[in-house]
Amino acid sequence: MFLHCGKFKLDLSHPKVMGIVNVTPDSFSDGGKHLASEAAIAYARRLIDDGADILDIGGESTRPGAAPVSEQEELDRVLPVIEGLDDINIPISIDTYKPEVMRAALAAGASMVNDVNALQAERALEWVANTSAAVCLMHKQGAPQNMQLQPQYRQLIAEVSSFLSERIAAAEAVGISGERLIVDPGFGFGKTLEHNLALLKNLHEFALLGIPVLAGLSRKSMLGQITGREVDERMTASVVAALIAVQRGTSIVRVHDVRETVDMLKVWRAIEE
Ligand code: 7PJ
Repeated sequence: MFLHCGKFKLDLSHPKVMGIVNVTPDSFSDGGKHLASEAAIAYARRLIDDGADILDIGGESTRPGAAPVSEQEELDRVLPVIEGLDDINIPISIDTYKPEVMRAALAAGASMVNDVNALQAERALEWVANTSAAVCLMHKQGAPQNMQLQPQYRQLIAEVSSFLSERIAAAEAVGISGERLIVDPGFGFGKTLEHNLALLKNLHEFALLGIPVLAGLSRKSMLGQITGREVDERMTASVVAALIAVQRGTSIVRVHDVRETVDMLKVWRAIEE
């Protein structure tokens, strides 16, 4: 299976690693915007050296409880980073749900949209359809400000699956072909620990949609709940979670710890393929 993203064609016959680059003031130097983008560019280059296959660049935190950022602020954060990486030869994904940010990022050189809102914003579908970018369609319940309050499902797997299937149909209806699509059950987005564990255990069910699956488990609170560890001590748990995901047919793992995840995949592939 190949993923078409702009000028790139990613071979998904082996699982790929998406490295997370958060361009938020708290994640990088607080010595001004220019220093923050320089630091983010250097960090992104390190992830490429570590073996990242895709970079996911985001300017607004979508973590539970996070405050929204204005469109202009998000653009000011991500565009200099995308422009500063114009020489790299792996796809850049823009992590945003705002259509204007998608459009500007794709024009600046990104070739994938990672949208936790699955292109439900007005104009998002049409604007992406007019490009050759790939899109990750993610499931969530509620908005980041309130989604962890009391998530409820009658039939978790069926509900997430039918939402993703509806978004695939919506994307295909405006001309975004299946080769440009990825689906993601959205770990931690309106899910309790029990929901997250059921999703992970049954991740292979989403492969039945016929679209490559992406899983984002890295350092998430579900891993903190299981291990009792703080966010910066969840690397081992994250690598193991990524292994469980690829064992269940996931094509792309979205991670902070690229180097360690790449090592894990080498060991897995040595016996699995
Ligand atoms: C995800 C994401 C995820 C996709 C975030 C965090 C929260 N995008 N963006 N999937 N998570 N596609 O990394 O802890 O799971 S932000």
